[in-house]
Amino acid sequence: MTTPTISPYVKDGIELDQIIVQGIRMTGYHGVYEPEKQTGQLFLADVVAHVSTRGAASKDDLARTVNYSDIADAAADVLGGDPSDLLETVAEHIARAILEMDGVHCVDVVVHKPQAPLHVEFRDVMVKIRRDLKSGGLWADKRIGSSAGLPGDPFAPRVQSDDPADNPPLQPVVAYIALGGNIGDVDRTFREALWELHKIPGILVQRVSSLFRTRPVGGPEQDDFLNAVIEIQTSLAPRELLAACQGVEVLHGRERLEANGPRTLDVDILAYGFSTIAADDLVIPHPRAAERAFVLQPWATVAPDYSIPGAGRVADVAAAVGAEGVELLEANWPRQQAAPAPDAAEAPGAQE
Ligand code: PH2
Ligand code: MG
Ligand code: MG
Repeated sequence: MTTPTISPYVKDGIELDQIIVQGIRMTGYHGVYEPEKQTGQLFLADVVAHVSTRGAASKDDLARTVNYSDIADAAADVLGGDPSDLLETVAEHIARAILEMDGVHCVDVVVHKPQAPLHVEFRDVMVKIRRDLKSGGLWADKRIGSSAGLPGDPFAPRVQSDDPADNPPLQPVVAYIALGGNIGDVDRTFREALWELHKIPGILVQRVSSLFRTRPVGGPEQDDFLNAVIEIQTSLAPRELLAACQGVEVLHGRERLEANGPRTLDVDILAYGFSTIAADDLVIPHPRAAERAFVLQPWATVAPDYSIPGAGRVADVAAAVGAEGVELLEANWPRQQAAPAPDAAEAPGAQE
């Protein structure tokens, strides 16, 4: 049983590593013909998960990679699971299961059916597919706290909603996200949040601003904040992106007790392409972004030329608002470690 060669998968100019499990075998009941569904036959799968293994290797830590045993189990579950007519469907289901695993950017799946009922002698029949987080409509399918929900048929195209905040873009859009916080090890929280956002299919973190220490604006007397801004590419609908941001806040124990109060992590959508949205739960661009030095100064380090709808170039607005109360902490963040973050323990409003 030979496996076709697997070409490398390149993400952001870097060739990813591959975790390969070959010859996963199960009796399955897939096929167009009734006897195939009754008797079953041998199916095999080869799976290549394209991931970065450097972090796991440097810490020798299984939790930072994909367990090949989980890959094998997921593929075996599909091979031996609910019958599909087509090998294409079997391969698609395996690809989906693997892509849902943390850290997997792309997957190659080969499904073999060496006992397929053909009229001639043959060695093997296979279907080979590659799916990455962007292709095949898969890259927006796994969503944190999705308000839109998945359609019953996972491959069905999504229906356009009347509310633009619920419609995914036709092409991935560039969006800007603000990070803020002043409770706990905020630098570390931000690093984790970057990775948590990046892992969400439908979000690619592309660029990260410098890290700033900022005096609190509004709210009670409280510790200084750390603030940063990130540039992402997303195929999520605006409201899905909001749910994803809030999901990451929840992961870090965010509580909404008091407006503008202290928080472990605040993740706000600043801008979404050049769209403007004014819904009860979501206003884009962020209504106070163009007034806040703690947003504009980091933003100007990542996207000085981006033009905020209704406000103008980030660098121009940043210069006009000034930098009072905002101090550059780490120009090369997150490559360098920041100084110890401020410590303290409240606030309502979805985007606050
Ligand atoms: N966020 C707020 C209110 N005040 N002040 C600073 N310095 N940084 C913030 O991120 C911040 C704030 C509401 O989200
Ligand atoms: Mg917020
Ligand atoms: Mg906020």
